[in-house]
Amino acid sequence: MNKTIELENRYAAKNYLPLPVVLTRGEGVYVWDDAGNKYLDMMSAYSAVSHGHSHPRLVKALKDQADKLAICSRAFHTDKLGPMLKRACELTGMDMALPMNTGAEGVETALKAARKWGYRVKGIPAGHAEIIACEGNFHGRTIAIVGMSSETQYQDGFGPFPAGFKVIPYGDVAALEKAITKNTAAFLVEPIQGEAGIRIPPAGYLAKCAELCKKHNVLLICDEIQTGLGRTGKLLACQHENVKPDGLILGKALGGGLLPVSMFLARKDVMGVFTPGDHGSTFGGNPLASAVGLEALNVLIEEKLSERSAEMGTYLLDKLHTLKSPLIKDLRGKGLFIGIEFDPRKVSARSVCEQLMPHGILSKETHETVVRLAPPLVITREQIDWAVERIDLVLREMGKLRATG
Ligand code: IF1
Repeated sequence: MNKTIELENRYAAKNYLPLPVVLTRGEGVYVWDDAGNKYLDMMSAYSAVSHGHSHPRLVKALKDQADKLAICSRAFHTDKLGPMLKRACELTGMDMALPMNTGAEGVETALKAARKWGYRVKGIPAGHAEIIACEGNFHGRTIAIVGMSSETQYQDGFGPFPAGFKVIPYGDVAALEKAITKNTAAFLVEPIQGEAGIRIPPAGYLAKCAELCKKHNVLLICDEIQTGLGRTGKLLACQHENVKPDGLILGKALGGGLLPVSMFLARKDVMGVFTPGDHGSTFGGNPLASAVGLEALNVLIEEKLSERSAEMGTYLLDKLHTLKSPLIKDLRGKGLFIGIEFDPRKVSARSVCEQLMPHGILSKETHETVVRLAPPLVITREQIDWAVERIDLVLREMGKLRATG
């Protein structure tokens, strides 16, 4: 057994089951293991590495700022936070933002803002605010967030959970209309569900939800931590339906693949519920994260990564459709946010990932049946061709093995 893996096995909690590979270096769409083997990264750390590993401009922004001022708390202003929040608001059309670190913290900030807005602005009786989420949601791993999860494993052993949350079927507008009451503060939704297996709702779903929320004075809050920042072929996935949410959460790629940066963005009257001391975070909005976050947004726009994602995603999906493997049950995606759903009677997604690895492709299954293909948005046609050739080879080998039993 690899000494490094042994060390992790000895000291790390078993909350993940990594593939048996030890990564040591990353550059662009590639990563290398401790034996010098090179891999094409087809999952980009769950879309946190949309810019590619160690993007030169982002590493420079990190190093320059680290040499100046990295962490100083928000007890003081800095020269980096304002410009980053301004850029984020301009690009998303939101009025204001509250900077945090991880996605879950961004979501928790949104939940608190929605509840307080419900009480202070909408006039919901104290302690009765309701927030609606969808089955199959993934919004993070905190107690409040897993409390609204429909995935029993994410809840098992972690109860009891806070009250005030309702879960409705994803993609079902009528279910949302039925679930809204006079005490509903917000509807929290992923424009495309990631962990649920790249689930794309019916066309028009998000736009109809937005209309319903407006009609009932309910905040529409889009979790774009994974779908945002170019991943689905537009800056924000909600732009595919020309929806401008009342609240928006960004994370993952906002950190440029270098460090955790997240934020909750919203209308002025929503963000206005926060007064000094209501909410905070030691690291939220630190100048190091702000410098990298601003440069991540600049690179995203200047390198047209959203447009690349649309073009390369269509190219990749079209090539995958030519594979015709009997193991594939469904193929779906938007931009470079693609899932191959396999027939569980024939093969597990995990085993496909295990077979792809020695062929130089790293990816991750989600649940038992879907292999996620979400490479850095800087991927080229040639690299996609290289990847699809190997996926084809692996599926043929696995199909033959299965056929001969
Ligand atoms: C794990 C995947 C899961 C997210 C959305 C908030 C968060 C995430 C839409 C929380 C985080 C990560 C977490 C990681 C696996 C991965 C993931 F879909 F991206 F693959 F689980 F769904 N909203 N997603 O996707 O952000 O606090 O992690 O920064 O927990 O195993 P975080």
